[in-house]
Amino acid sequence: MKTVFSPGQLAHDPKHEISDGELRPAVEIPARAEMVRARILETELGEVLTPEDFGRGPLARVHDGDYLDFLDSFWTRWTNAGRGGEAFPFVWPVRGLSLEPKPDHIDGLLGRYSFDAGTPLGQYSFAAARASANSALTAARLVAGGERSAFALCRPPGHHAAAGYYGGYCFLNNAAIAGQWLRDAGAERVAILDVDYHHGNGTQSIFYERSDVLFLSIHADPREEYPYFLGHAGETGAAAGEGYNANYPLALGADWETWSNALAAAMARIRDFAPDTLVISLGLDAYEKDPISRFRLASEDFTRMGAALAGLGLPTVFVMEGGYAVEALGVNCVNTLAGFEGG
Ligand code: FKS
Ligand code: ZN
Repeated sequence: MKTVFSPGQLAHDPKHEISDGELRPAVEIPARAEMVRARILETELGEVLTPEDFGRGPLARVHDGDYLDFLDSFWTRWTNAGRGGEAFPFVWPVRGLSLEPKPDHIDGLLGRYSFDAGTPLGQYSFAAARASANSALTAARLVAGGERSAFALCRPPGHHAAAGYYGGYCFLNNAAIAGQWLRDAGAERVAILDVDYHHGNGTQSIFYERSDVLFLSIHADPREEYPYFLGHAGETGAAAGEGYNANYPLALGADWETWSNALAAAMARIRDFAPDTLVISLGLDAYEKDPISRFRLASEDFTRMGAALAGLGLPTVFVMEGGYAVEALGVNCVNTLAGFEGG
């Protein structure tokens, strides 16, 4: 299986994040991608290609123009305000507060275009996020061109980013951008299965009213875990999209037995939908030793996951999301991809 990765993705190099109520060392760091790339080369999974630049077009098919403009102008505005280094929002337009008129001040804009304070935004974040999206797009193009599968080694990740806001370490929704590009390239139906430990709220919200893209997510119950405000079992889609969204929230502590039951249910839904192409939001944080997560998948379970997914017999684009046990990240990632190839 070919991998797509750009060194430009490493330019987003955050030092801190706000989590567990305080300023802590950042966990979504360049070393994550380096670790996965090293394991791919070591196991000779396949070639590692540099992505092509798809420009703004495919990003704007998923994200709002004013949001992309905000990301583009952020650093200039931030430095013009006398700031430097990583930015964190601290005020949001919740409930009765107004999205319009948009603030002029960068502190207002940061809240206007985000949903959490846990995502450091720096000078090179948008450039790295664009490189990450280009990796997803290039992998999608490989699969549209006839490859059985391809792996986009994305980071920054994407599944928490919505059409008009960032959060959860995500700026551009790589899986949604790839899925929409596949639709535009001729796929009639696309399924996106999100196996990250955290619910893919951004992807869900982007496709919630659509019946051409089925979104499914297996994740920690949002009553107990980030992102808290989306990902419940009762969210099944709306309008034309009613019935085309499926959440499988699991209790903290879920092991392979519990997890694989949810996978079987999700796979049955995917078979019924009969998509032309499958996109996997490949989070590796369901791992038992992940420092911020509380599922109990072992390294071998990722091989099983990959093999099970191959059973769908669909052209498949893997898009990396989370996973923070840096030492094991490469092994768990390549286990999934090799499991798919062997399955
Ligand atoms: C730990 C609090 C952590 C933020 C969690 C963000 C998860 C991001 C991710 C992604 F794939 F997007 F990277 N709060 N107590 O793993 O879903
Ligand atoms: Zn995650």
